[in-house]
Amino acid sequence: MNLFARLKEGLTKTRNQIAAIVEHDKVVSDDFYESLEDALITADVGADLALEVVEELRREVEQYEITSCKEAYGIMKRILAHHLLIVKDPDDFPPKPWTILVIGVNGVGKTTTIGKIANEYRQLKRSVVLAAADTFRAGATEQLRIWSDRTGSDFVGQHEGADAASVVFDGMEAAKGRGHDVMIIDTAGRLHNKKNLMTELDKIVRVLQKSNPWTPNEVLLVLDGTTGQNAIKQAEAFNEIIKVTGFVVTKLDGTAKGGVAIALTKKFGIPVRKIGVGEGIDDLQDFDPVAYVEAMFGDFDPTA
Ligand SMILES: Nc1nc2c(ncn2[C@@H]2O[C@H](COP(=O)(O)OP(=O)(O)OP(=O)(O)O)[C@@H](O)[C@H]2O)c(=O)[nH]1
Ligand SMILES: [Mg+2]
Repeated sequence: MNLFARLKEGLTKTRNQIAAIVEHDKVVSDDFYESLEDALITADVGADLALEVVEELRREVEQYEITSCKEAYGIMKRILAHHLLIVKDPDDFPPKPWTILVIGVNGVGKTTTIGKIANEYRQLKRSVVLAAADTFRAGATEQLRIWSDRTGSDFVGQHEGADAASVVFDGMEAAKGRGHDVMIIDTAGRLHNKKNLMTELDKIVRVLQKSNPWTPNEVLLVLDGTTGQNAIKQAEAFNEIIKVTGFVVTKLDGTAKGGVAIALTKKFGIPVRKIGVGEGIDDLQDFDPVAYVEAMFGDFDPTA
C-alpha cells in the first residue's frame, strides 16, 4: 500500500466523522468548528495548529459570509495546505488552474510582475491565462493584454469600470474550459480606499472559492523595494484584508537598500517569493536568501 493510500485509510474514521457533520449540520455552527478541531487533533495535526486552523477558518467564513459547512470544509483544506507552504507547484496541487492573486498599491509593479511570472511559467511549457481584474485604471486591461501577447498567455478582460469579480469568473471559466495550468489575476491597488478594496477582494475570493475551494493558491503582495519601511505599513494593511502567502519586492535595481525584504520576512513570517530587478521580461528572480545577503553585504570588507 502506498503512503497516501495508508494515510487515507488511517484517516477514514476522521473523514467519516467530518462527513457526518457536513451532512447533518448543513449550516456552520459552533459544533461544526468543535468537531473539526477534534478531527484535526485526531489526525495528529497537534492541538495548537488545530486551534489556529479553526480560528483562521472562522475568520474566513465570517469575512466571506459563508454559511454552508460543505463550503467551509473546502476552505479548511486550503488553509491546511497553506500551512504546508512548501507545496509550491501547480503539478503538486490539483485541480487546475493554480491560481495566483496579485495585490498591492498603485504603481508598485503588479502588472509587470505578472508578465514576468507568466513568462516563467511559459518557459516551463505551462499554459497560462491572465485575468485583468484591475478594471479601475484606464489602460490597465490593455497593459495586461500586451503582456499576454508577449508571453503567449491566454487573456480575459472586460471594459473599464466592469465588476472585477466578474472578470475573475470569466477567467476561471476560460481556465477550466481550456484546461489552463495557471491563472494569474491582476488587481487594482487603492489602499487609500480600503473599504472598496476590501469589498472587491472579498468578492474576488468568493468567486474563486465557489469555483474551486483550493483557490487562491497564492496571494502575492507586490511591494516597491525603494519605498523602504513604507512597504511594511502596506504589508500590514493588506494582510489585514486578505491572507498574504508571499511577497514580491520590486525595483531592487533602483535602490541601494534591500533590507526591507529581511524586515518583511521577520515581521510577518511570510516568505519573499520573488524579487524584481528591472523592467524587462527576464528581470525577475526567485528569492535566494544567501545570494541576497551576499548582494547586500558581500563586498563589504571591514578591514579594507
Ligand atoms: N526598475 C524597475 N522598474 C520596475 C520593476 N517592476 C516594475 N517596474 C516599473 O514600475 C512601473 C509600474 O509598474 P506596473 O507594473 O504598471 O505597476 P502596477 O502595480 O501594476 O501599477 P497600477 O496598475 O497603476 O497599480 C512601470 O514603469 C514598470 O516598468 C522593477 O523590478 N524594476
Ligand atoms: Mg497594474
